[in-house]
Amino acid sequence: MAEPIDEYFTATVSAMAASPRKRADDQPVRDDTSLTTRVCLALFDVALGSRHLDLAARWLRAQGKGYYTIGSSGHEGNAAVAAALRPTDPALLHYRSGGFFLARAAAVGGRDPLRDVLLGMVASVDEPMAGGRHKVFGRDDLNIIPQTSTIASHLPRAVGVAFSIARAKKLGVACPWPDDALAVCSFGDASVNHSTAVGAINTAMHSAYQGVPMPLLFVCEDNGIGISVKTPRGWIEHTYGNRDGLRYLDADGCDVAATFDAAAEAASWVRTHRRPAFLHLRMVRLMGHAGSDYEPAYRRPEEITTDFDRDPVLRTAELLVNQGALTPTEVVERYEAKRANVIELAGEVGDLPQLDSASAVMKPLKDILEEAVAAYPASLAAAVRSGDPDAPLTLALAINRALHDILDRYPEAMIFGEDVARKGGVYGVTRGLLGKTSSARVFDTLLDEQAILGLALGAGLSGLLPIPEIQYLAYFHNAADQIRGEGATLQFFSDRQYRNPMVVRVAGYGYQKGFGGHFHNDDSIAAIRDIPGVVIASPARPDDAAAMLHTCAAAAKEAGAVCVFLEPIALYHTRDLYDDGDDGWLAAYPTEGVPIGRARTYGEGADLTILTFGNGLRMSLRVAHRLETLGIGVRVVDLRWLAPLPVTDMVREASATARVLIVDETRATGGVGEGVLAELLEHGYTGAVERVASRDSFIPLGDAALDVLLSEDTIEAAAIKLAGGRA
Ligand SMILES: Cc1ncc(C[n+]2csc(CCOP(=O)(O)OP(=O)(O)O)c2C)c(N)n1
Ligand SMILES: [Mg+2]
Repeated sequence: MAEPIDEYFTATVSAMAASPRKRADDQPVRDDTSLTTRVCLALFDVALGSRHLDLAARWLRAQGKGYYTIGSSGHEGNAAVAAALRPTDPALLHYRSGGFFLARAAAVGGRDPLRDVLLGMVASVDEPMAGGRHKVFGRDDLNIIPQTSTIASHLPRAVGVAFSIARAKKLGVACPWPDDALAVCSFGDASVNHSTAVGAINTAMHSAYQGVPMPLLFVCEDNGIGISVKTPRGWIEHTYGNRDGLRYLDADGCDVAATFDAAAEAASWVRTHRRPAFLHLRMVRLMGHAGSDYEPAYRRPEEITTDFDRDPVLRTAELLVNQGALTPTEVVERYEAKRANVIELAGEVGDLPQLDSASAVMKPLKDILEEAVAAYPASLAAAVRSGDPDAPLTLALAINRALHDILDRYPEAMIFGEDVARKGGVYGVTRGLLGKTSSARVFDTLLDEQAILGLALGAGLSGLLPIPEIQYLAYFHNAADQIRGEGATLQFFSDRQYRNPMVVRVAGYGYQKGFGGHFHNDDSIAAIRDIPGVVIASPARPDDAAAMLHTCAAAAKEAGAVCVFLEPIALYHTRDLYDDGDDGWLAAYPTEGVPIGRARTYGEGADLTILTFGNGLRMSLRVAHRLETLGIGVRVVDLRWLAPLPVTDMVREASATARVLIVDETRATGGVGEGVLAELLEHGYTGAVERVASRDSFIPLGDAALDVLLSEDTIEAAAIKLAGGRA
């Protein structure tokens, strides 16, 4: 079915009168603009390409060959934003910024971007960014970082990229963006209300307010609607038009010349002042939200058709005709020539191969983990030692020392989060790090977990090695999408061309005696455990913690891995294991590295194998100690890595006794134990198995916490029952 906007364009242009004037190509295309006719013609060509891609998307869909029909129609003016920037300015784009993508590609040359966008629509393996995994605007040599479908989730990352331009230079770290680059991110008018966007804009302003360089251009592509919900008239201007610390510029985004001028002014201001600006472009949305969207269900017919006259492709054509740069006939010829070009390409790509197996789909994930496993430092003897190598350390001190060493080992490493710098962390884990290095590498952030993780996402992309801290596990959930949707997916959706290495330290788990209630004793990691490709370290002992932190840093650095490092708060300052004063939970700094996916076994008991981690390790060792006096021989296995699980070690140690007790301090439902049980059974373990876990509850305040958290008594009773007549 012909699109009304398609027919309207041809009919309207055909009815125009040719102008007797003829502007020189290098003259402004209109008296009130700095946009030259030459550039305007180039932008018109880009706009035609973008429009015909949208039409081709529907054509492909109608034939059952295309999978993506969200288009850029009505937003083609964003091509002028690209023209006002430099191709070396990192860009994180709205899904309607097709004009921007094509304009930058045209400026840089190389691959045919029209074909590439079509390859994305048909999920072809030949698509150069995602390789058939998604339809994205992204290309490495264009410095366009691919986005996800989650609106606004790229904005915290954009803040991180903008922040990192100057920070990388300050640290002498090679950065993919030039010193005078600015970062640009675009988004819709509904998206700007998302807390992720609001938080990112706030973070940018908060940074700039303190004089931290923040060369970030926010571009709001305001078409007045989000799917079917109208943005209140004037809302964007009302909200962002007058914010101290955020330069506001606006333009009619349907007028390519006005858009170019405003974008050029905004870019020049951001580049010079290294402060954030907000460019508000008023646009229209043509052809609905997506191919599947039936617009008349929520918009009156005249509302839809009124926008036809604001169509930026039509308006650009009109401008070029009025100035004598093209005749109406030439416009229509170009329009039809572009259609023919795009449809021909679309016809070519429709039957190209798609990903055809799970292994093909998952290759980036497999490669990340393989490289991550290979990356650990086998010996830590050469690590720069920041203290007496033989001194017994608590868990907190061991992590602290490892962080010192990692700062020495990796000049690109940065440690940041709430309270990590001056205070040295709520539990003192990062104490003294600031004094050892500069505030450029160890710093306090504002109180916003999305911003902390977004900073890490952008910093990792920019050559830095971010080690953000989330103060409590409960508050990871507050910002989980920055890892689940953004961090963990980047290598997958860019076929590993973009990486955001990081080690996210998260203080968590229960058993803080007499302190905190649920939000300081959260025992659920279900929201992390199922994320493909993410490495989860869960150390319990001081020596393991230090070695595993080194491993995570290496995995992040070498494989670009996203590593989550779970620190059991209750063990931070624990000294004893069996008896008061035995110092059994202290350990010297490790000399050997710990590979990802390798467990550690304590004892050789032949009657029972306990598989556990975190606080469960200490509780299990204590239980095992008591069972020994009853004549029950127990071996206790610390899993250490919760993703990937140490399956080989688990099965071997389980089979050695054929009686397995899984000791899991996380919740029974969705807890780690479920995965351990499944892996054992799927990998050939045939013996007896029992599982004890914490209850499916939130953690109450005070001693009542012990009623729902897994206890030593429960472990002991289950162990004795399972070991049966051995006692
Ligand atoms: C976090 C999130 N919630 C919901 C959606 C579903 N969704 C996709 S686009 C969209 C509307 C966005 O409107 P706007 O920001 O104005 O952009 P436009 O499509 O108008 O250019 C919604 C709700 C999403 N992608 N992400
Ligand atoms: Mg909108």
